[in-house]
Amino acid sequence: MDLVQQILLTALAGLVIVLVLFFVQSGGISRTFTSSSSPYFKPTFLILGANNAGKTSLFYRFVDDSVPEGKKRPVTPTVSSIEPNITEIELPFSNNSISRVYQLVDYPGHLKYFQLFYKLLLEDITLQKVKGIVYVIDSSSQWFNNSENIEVISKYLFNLFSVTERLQNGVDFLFAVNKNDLFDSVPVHKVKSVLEAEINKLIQNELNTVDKQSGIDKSEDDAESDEQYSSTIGHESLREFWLSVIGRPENKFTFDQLEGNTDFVAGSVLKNKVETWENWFDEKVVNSNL
Ligand SMILES: Nc1nc2c(ncn2[C@@H]2O[C@H](COP(=O)(O)OP(=O)(O)O)[C@@H](O)[C@H]2O)c(=O)[nH]1
Ligand SMILES: [Mg+2]
Repeated sequence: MDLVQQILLTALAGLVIVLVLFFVQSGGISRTFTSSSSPYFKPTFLILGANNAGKTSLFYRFVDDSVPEGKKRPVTPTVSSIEPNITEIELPFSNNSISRVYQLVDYPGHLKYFQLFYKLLLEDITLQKVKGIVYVIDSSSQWFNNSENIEVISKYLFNLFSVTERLQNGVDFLFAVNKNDLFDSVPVHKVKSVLEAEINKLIQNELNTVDKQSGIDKSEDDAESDEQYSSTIGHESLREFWLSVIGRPENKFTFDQLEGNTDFVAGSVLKNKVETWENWFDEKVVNSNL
């Protein structure tokens, strides 16, 4: 090996070492290889909510309304509410000539899948790519006036916000208050205030609890799912996060305190009253150049 080759080799080795150090220090290895190589790393809208709220029905409504005839791709409908549905839709709904492709994800609401959901959200899609979340709520009195149901969805949101608000401007939420075709459906303003009060309870619980692992009372059954939450978001950081949202411990939580916008809009997938919800998508896509 002559001198020139030796110098070149040494320089190359140096460069490799510098690059490796850079990746390790910036956490670049995990980020580079998980997010950008994932097939789900695309601009995305998520449809979330409890079981039976109407997520999958809404997913297919959106698919039908967004894809022009002739370009429709078959989406395999899930029978149970266990598997997520993932497809691509063209937005805005109102004008097909300027359309762009977005990923649409319908994710089952059960707490059991929260950990898997976090992986999909944070490592595959990544928060930066989330352009909005549609949170579907069953507004029938039968469902909504059951305090257990409210506890479950409030807990879900309580944890989800602590993740979405990691982005500087948060993530925008559309609360799709569904099934308003039913004669006994709960009005939007009540849905909003009941959720605010329940989330506030969880926050107060979290702030007042020092030693317990989670501020949420647990039965044997949901201890496991709470554990799944806390392995993703530490108890300490959850408390700090919520304190930073409400400002002072004595303040009450309102959705306005979040960085992301939250819109509560009534509608019905069954009666095809989804126009205002579709306008919400269009506004995001057209105005903010997402
Ligand atoms: N009355 C009424 N029922 C609805 C509406 N949207 C969905 N449903 C019904 O609610 C049930 C659950 O819907 P689905 O889309 O599977 O909910 P998911 O579990 O959230 O995916 C189905 O029986 C739907 O027909 C609605 O706007 N009004
Ligand atoms: Mg479903």
